[in-house]
Amino acid sequence: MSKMISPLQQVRSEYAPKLPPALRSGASVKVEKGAPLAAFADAEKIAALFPSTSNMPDLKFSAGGAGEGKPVNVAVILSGGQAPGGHNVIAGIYDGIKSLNKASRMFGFKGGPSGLVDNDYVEITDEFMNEYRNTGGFDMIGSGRTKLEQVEQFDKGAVNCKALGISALVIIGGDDSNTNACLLAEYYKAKNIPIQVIGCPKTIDGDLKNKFIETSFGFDTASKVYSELIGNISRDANSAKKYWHFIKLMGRSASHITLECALKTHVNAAIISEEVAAKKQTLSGIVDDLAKIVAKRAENKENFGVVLVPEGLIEFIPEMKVLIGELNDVLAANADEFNAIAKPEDKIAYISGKLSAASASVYAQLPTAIQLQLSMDRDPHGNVQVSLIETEKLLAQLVKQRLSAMKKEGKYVGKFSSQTHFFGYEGRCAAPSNFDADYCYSLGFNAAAIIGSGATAYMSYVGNLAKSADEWTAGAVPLTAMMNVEHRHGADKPVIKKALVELDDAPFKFFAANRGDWAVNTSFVYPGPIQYFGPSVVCDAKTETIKLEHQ
Ligand code: FBP
Repeated sequence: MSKMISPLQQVRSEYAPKLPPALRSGASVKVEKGAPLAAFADAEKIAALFPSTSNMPDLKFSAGGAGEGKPVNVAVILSGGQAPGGHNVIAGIYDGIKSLNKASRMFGFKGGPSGLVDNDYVEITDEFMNEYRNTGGFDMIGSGRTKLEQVEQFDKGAVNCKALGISALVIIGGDDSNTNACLLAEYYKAKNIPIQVIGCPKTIDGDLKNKFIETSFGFDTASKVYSELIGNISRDANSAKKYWHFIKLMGRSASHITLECALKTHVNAAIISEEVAAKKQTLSGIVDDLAKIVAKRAENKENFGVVLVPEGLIEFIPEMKVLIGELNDVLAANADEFNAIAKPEDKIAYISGKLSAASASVYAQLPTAIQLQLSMDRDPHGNVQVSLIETEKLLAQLVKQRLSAMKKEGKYVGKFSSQTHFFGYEGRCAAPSNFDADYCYSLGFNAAAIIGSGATAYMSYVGNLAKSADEWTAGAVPLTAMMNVEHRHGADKPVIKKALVELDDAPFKFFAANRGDWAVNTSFVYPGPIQYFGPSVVCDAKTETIKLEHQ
């Protein structure tokens, strides 16, 4: 029996993604080299750590390359969290290398970077590829979070690639995965191992962007999915007029998704972690601000509203940041002993006994559920798994307590009832919006152009994204140019710099100028679901972030 697919998927599979003009006659392109680019920061240290791949020029592509080249065997890896459009990146690479030479072949290493090391792969054929065009998800070859940073892993990868005749590897990932791509590229180049390594900027979090890369793919679709849901909830709130909804949104550290959704929906409050850190706000201060908004709306008899909470908030509240830092050290140093403790209350007591007095006091004030969530396993990159910490529930509970205190003081007259939500996984595998379908396919096709140019240690770049695809540009940026040195797990490490929300940039400034009004005067905007067919103003809308950044 043939596999059943939805009518939308059926029709959507025929969508032909748009390419930048430079790539429309194929992945064989003219290459213009810019000036050598040093790393953003810590340039000398990065140059010393990456002697073979530092200070390379950026590359700009235009149509009209030399034409058909030799066949190439290319492998692709999906790395990290899912983001809408990953399959289109693969489709773009596939079509791109076939445009270089029909005999080119493509392989997918399965389950993320570990597939390269364990030689777990599948060959991608026409039929296999066609099943996944314009679909969401990473299920075509799977993804994983294995870190690639050991020489043994690099060597095993080289052996596995050699056996399949693979001369280029495309790693589709976020900042950590592209950092690993850079380490791999440097190692292969320094050892004269003939494998090009190319990165593609992926993550719904929107934090892999810089002066070279305008946005990571998946951010557009995921924030549209969340905004649809937030709009629906806002309308429900405005209809029933009895609930305050606290909605946590994915995004790990950066608050780009929360900011984008606030700009799209005009909810009553949205916390931006970067502002909390800049203003050194305490948890109690945040709760105060929210309680004041609730009280103000209650004066107008509006005992309802919507609050957006960025997933990573907890790590940006200064006292919590110190606590989490201490917890990381305690858990790393005492992992076996801690894991052997069975009872939750004993785990909490064990941790409390090892914290500084200040952090122990912060820890003691948290509800038990949050205390336990903060002590759960870190991910392979050492990050606290913020998606597992129920900050939305914490805030709803603390606001309720603050309001009852205010009631006693005569400062609050309303009724407070809350609902909590977490939107994250709902948005990561949605069918890519037209923007992401086009952008991802272009990033992949462009990666094939980079492969055709012979370059290694570059990230695929498609730019001028605020405009229509007819005006998009294509090229490549050296991975080392995006690096800086950060202190991680007790050591200085070269990493691609994570882009947080900048409080001086237009998206935050616009939000800050309007939030006071949105807080008190119900002004919800209801974006509705992503549209794939219909008027361009709806179907091809860019994110508010990109629009404001390019104003
Ligand atoms: P990437 O940075 O790998 O793209 O991951 C994004 C993300 O969705 C974060 O927003 C979230 O905190 C995390 O992945 C959740 O990880 P997991 O899928 O392992 O639960």
